[in-house]
Amino acid sequence: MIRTFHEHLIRKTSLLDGLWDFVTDSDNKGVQEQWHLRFPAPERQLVVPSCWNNEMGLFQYLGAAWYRTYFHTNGDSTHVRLTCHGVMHHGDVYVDGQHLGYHFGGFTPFSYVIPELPAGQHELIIRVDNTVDWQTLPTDIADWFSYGGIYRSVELQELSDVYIDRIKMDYTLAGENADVSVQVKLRSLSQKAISTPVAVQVNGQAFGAAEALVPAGETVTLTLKETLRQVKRWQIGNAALYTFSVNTPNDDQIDRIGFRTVESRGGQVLVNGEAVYFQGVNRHEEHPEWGFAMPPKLMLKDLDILADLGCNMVRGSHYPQSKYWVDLLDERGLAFWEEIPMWGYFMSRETLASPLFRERGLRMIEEMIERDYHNPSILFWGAHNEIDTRTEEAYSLTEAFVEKIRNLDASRLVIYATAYPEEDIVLPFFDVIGINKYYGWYQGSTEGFRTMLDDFHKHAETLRAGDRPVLMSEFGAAGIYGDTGWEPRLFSEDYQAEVLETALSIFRDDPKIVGTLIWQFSDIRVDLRSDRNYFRDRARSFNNKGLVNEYRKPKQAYRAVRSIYRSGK
Ligand code: ADA
Repeated sequence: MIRTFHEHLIRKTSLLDGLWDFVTDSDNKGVQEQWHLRFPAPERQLVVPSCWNNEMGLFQYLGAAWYRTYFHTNGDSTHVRLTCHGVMHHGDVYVDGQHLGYHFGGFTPFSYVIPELPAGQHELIIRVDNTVDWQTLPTDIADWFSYGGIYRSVELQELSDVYIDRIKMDYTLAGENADVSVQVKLRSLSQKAISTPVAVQVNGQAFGAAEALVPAGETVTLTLKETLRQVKRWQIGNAALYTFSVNTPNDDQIDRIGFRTVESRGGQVLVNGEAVYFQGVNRHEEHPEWGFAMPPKLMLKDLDILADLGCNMVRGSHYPQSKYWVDLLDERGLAFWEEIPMWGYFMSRETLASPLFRERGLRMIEEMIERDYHNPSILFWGAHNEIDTRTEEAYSLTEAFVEKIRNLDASRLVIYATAYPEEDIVLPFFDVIGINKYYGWYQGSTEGFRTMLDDFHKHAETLRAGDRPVLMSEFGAAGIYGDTGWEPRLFSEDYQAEVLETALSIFRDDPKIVGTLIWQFSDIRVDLRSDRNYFRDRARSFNNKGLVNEYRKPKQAYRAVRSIYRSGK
């Protein structure tokens, strides 16, 4: 399942989910021929979508692997689009022995169009490689496990001679009215020019229509504009959604939006003109049995837990989470912070300065915003997390990232998370500043928060960024599930609860802080290797700072935060 609704009623689509042949390639022979030599005895079969590091014997496997399946097309020749919704991290796609392309980036989808595929059975092979290094996003040092695999669905679509390549909806709100523009990009796979009617509907009512002449092999973009009257606003906690469908006689594309505004003004974040105090958590989309391939059932459970906790916001730490999840957030009326997987605490200046790294980051921003442009729950685009924002390299990278985000979407706020609030030189680029600090855990007692915040506010003033609202984007402590005692002590549930209670009360007294995001929702698996010196304090190979453990069982900290979040004080 890709979305919570159907994106096509006319276009034929199917998911190639199921059992695929699978073979690891630890020598990284890396050519397709070698895969064929190893057939017909593949090592095993794996379910797509899933992560191989949840399977027997592959718990720690980092490297290359080959996947194979077959699909069928009918009719003399069929135009086909193949979309991989999540391949971690490097993907090479082959159909009938032809290399269609290579994609880097584990958290965003990519597609290939194959025109005029003859009828019959086709072989689809995907080489997947979850190797990370100093120039990948994430790099080889990040505080979560880089599960490998085809962990989101692979989708097959049959395209008509002229098909809808993309739709883009924009609006401006004036009182109860919305001036809406719908851009429709049509692409031709035909040898001749084709004229086609295009009709747009909103919630089943006619919105606009036009005729498009698409020259052979070309792309044409139409824009239809209309004022919608008395629109209901999408509100936090009260979601109103509108379904747009674009139709030609042979094709369609359906998507949803919600009408709302979000701005950073007077030190506040205003949603539909009203200041919001955000109460939330950082959530990794991860589970010990599923890795990143979280099934919808578990997403619903996570949402129910978040509702019980009293949250109105989630940060998708630290990468674009599944589209299904973002759709659910739209429906439940939760605010979302979405970001690219740029986790920088141990990142070198060489990495920050690497042109390949920068290019990969920019492409991920593009793919993330293209995928989720219409989801109203997303109020914040996150540029990066804890890179060394005291350096010139970080300054230059930030400038490029923020410019890219604003060019692609001027309707949302741009945010990031800093680990160096008192010395940071990039503050002025952003609409909202996220601060990650761990007093009570890595950095002495929780009293340290007060001094840090005083120093930060002064520093922000000197950089003329004192008017920016601040979100406490990470803070917390590890608490091993089940470890309780008479006195709070490091790693106990009691200690974790105490740190969070004290931190929340300090943050609630600071008028410049507009919300708190606890690190973190659930315990997560981390990349703990005996030959490296990173994350040695992660007992059980888990980051244990979850309010619930990895199976979503509540710790004391959960109940402490719940009582504060629910009191609204
Ligand atoms: C950082 C980082 C998180 C996590 C956390 C921790 O703030 O952004 O991903 O690693 O620290 O637990 O130390």
